[in-house]
Amino acid sequence: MTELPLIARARTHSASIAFRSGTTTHTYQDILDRSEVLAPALLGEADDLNETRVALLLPGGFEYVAAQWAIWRAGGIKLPICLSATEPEWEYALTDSGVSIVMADAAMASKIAPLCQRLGVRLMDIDAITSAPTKTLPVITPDRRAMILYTSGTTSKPKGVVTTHANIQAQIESLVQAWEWAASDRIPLFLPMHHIHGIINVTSCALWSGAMIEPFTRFDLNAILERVRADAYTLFMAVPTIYVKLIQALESVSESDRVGIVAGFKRMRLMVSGSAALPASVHEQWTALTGQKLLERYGMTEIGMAISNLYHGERRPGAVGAPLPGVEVRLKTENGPIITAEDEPGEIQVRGPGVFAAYWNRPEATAETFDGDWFRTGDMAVLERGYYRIMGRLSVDIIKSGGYKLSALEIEAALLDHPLIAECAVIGLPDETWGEAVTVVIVLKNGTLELPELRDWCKGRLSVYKIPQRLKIMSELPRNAMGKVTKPAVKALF
Ligand code: MCA
Ligand code: AMP
Repeated sequence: MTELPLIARARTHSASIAFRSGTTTHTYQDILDRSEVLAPALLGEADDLNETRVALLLPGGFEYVAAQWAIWRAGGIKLPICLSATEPEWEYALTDSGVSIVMADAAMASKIAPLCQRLGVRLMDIDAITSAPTKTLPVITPDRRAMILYTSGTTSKPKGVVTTHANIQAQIESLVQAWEWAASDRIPLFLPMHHIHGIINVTSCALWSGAMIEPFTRFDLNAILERVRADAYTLFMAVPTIYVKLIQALESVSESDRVGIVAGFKRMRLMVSGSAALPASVHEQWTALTGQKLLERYGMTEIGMAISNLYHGERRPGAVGAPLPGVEVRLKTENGPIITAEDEPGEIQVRGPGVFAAYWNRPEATAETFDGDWFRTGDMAVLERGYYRIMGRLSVDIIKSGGYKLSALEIEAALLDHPLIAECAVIGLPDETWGEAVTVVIVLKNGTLELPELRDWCKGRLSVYKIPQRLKIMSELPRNAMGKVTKPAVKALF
C-alpha cells in the first residue's frame, strides 16, 4: 500500500462535499489539494518528517483536516492542542512532546507567537500559505506513530497518549461498522478538536465514509438548533452536558419553535451520547421530548471507543452496552481473578487493535497501565443482562466535567501557587449540568478568599473548565490516622 487508507478512501469520494458552512463548501478533493500544499511547506528540504511532532492549533473544519492530513502525509506526528488552553498549559504540551512546528491560523498564530518564539519552535501561519512546489510525499506505513493527545489522569501533569495510523484506523472502522456510517450521512461538529470524540467519532468516521460535516467554531446552541430544524443532519454526537443544555433550550423556546426543532431531531437516524455518564433521567427526558432513544457508548483516549449500546437493538438507560467490533472487554478484580459471572463488579480492561501504543516518553506509566496485553481503564463496571454498566472510577482524583477529564492533582498543584493557600483538596461533586463540578476545600495561610476572587486568579493559569465552581474554607483538611488527606471525607463536607 502506498497511501494511507484515509487518503486513498478520500480519492474515491473526491467530488463529494466534505464540509459545509452556510454557502461555503469544500469537497474531498479540496482537502487532498490543500494538504498537498501544506505538506511540502512542512517538509521544506526534507523528504520525510520522520515522526517530527507538529502541534495543531485550529478550530475543527476544512483547514484543520487539511493540516492534519498534511502532517500525516509528510510523516509527522500530529498533536492537537486546546484552543482555549492557557499559555502554561500550551507550554507543557509543546515541551513534553518536543514539538518542532506549530500550525495555526492567523488568529491563533498571533496568540501563540510569543510562546513559540520563547521556545524556539517554528510557527506556521497556514493562512499565509497558499501555494507550494509539488513534492513527492513519503510512503507512510500503518505502524508509524500518528497522533499524541494529552489526557489527564492520576498523575499531576497530563500524559501524551500516542496512537499509530493502524490504531486510528481500527478505532474508525469499528465505529463505522457498528453505527453504519454512510456517504449519505450529515453531522454537525461542535466538539473540541483535541479529543477523540471530535477527532475520531465525528470527523474521521465521517471522512472515512464520504459523509458531510458542518463545523461550528464552538457549541453555538442557537445556530445548531436552527440547522436541526432545517433537517440538516442525519447523525448527532455529543456529551451529556450538551443534551442537558438542549433539553433546557427546548423547554424554554415557544411551542411552535419547539415543534419544528423536535421534528428535526426526530428525523435523525442516530443520536449518540458519550465521554461521561448519561444520567438515566436525561436519557428518558430526551426520549420523551424528541422520540429519539440516545445510544450511549463508552470510550477513553487510550483505547478509542470500547463499549456501545446497539444500533439495532436495546438502548438501555444507565448502561453503556456491549463490546464494539474488534474490541475485547473483560472485568477484573484488583490483583484477583477475571470475572466471568454477571452482577460482579470489576475494573474494565480492554484489548484490541485500537488500543494506543504508549504514553509519550513514559515507559513506566505505560507498563503500569497494562495487565499483560490488556489495558487497565481504571473504570469500574458490572455486567447486567449482557450490558455493561459503569459504576465509577478507581481513582477519586479523576473528575469528569462537561465531558472533559480533569486531574484533581493538577488543579491542586496550580492552586498551591496562590499566595494565600496553605493546603487544598480538589474533588468532583455531582452536578446536573456538568456531570461533576470542580470543588475545592482550602486551608488559608491568612486573610480571606472568596470564590470570585479565586476564579479570577485561576484565569490564565487553568483552562476554564478546570477552574473551581465551589469553594469551602476550613481550618484543616480531613485526614486519616496516617496524616493523609481523605477525599471521601472531603466529599462528605458538602
Ligand atoms: C465551562 N463552564 C463551566 C464548565 N465549562 N462551568 C462549570 N463546569 C464546566 N466544566 C462555564 C464557563 O466558565 C462559562 O461561564 C460558561 O460555562 C460557558 O462556557 P463555554 O466554554 O462557552 O461553555 P459551552 O460552550 O457551553 O461548553 C460546554 C460544552 C463544552 C460544549 C459542553 O464543555 C464541551 O465541548 N465539552 C465536550 C468536551 C469533549 O469533547 N470531551 C470529550 C473528551 P461564564 O458564562 O460565567 O463565563 S474525549 C473522551 O472523553 C472520551 C474519549 C470519550 O469517551 O469520548
Ligand atoms: P478521556 O480520558 O477524556 O478519554 O475520558 C475517558 C473516561 O471518560 C473514561 O475512562 C470514563 O471514565 C469516562 N467515560 C467515557 N464514556 C463514558 C460513559 N458513557 N459513561 C461513563 N463514563 C464514561
